[in-house]
Amino acid sequence: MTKPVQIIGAPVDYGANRRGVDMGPSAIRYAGLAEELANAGVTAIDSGDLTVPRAEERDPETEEPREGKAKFLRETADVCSRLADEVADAIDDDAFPLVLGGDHSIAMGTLGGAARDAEIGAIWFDAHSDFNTPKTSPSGNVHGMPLAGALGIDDFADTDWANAPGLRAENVVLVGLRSVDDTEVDAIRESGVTTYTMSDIDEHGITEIVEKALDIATDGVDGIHVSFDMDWLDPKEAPGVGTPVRGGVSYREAHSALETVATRNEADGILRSLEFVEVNPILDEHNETATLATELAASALGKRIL
Ligand code: B3U
Ligand code: MN
Ligand code: MN
Repeated sequence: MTKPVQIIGAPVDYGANRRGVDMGPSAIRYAGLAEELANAGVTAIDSGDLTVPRAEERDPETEEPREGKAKFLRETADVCSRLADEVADAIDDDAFPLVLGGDHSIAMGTLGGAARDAEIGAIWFDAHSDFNTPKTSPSGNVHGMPLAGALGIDDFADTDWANAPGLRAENVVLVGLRSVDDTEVDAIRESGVTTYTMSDIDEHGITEIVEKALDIATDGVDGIHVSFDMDWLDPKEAPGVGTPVRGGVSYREAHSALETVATRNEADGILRSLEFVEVNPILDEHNETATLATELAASALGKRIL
């Protein structure tokens, strides 16, 4: 990464079913993010964390006139609006935003900022498809909704904080899916996004799938966002996540995926923003999931062994 990287922490757990993911940014910094990036030859500026009121101070029931269920939707809207501004400002300053979650609901802020005045694609590394809406969500947890939100599906169409019109569905690729709710299937099919499941990775290998994802995401856009949910990895590698799903990618596959992204970015400078989400230090073992996030960030930003 030739640009200076601007680290932005979003200590949010409004959208998750398990508490504790708000401590993710601290855990990732404590695990040595600055040093990892420095060793990778990346210049990083840490702009600290967004101010996020504690969930205990708030009422989870939204007052928004929406059908269905979405806990802490007002609070999520507020944080995402502010995060979008920070991300957009970083890009305006010719820095590269690296956002640390927090639960995955924050992606609506990151994408909103990255897609401001730009047409973008996105690669979504995640066990889940995050395509629910307040109407369809079985849980009411907004971390299961950010892709639907950013693509303006259903009720999200009229929001200015979630819907990112510059994000083009035909340039969105979900990689490594293994947990999709029945309620998400129709919306995924109708949206025009591309999906690769874990079976596709089994069959074709991680490099081929990520190369294909990059071809699709980068086609005709100004840049791409990479959203990395730590539950994409197998829970053996990343135990510190709120919604682990067996059968995820290995340690090496995760690095390889992001090395492939870095190599493409070195060639065409297409990477516009990056985020790591869903690190839950309370559920982690000796901060290993946070440590893994620091290593993966270095891989995505161009770390080379030789
Ligand atoms: N699809 C489920 C579960 C889930 C989505 N994202 C996470 N979990 N991390 C839901 O609640 O929408
Ligand atoms: Mn997710
Ligand atoms: Mn997930």
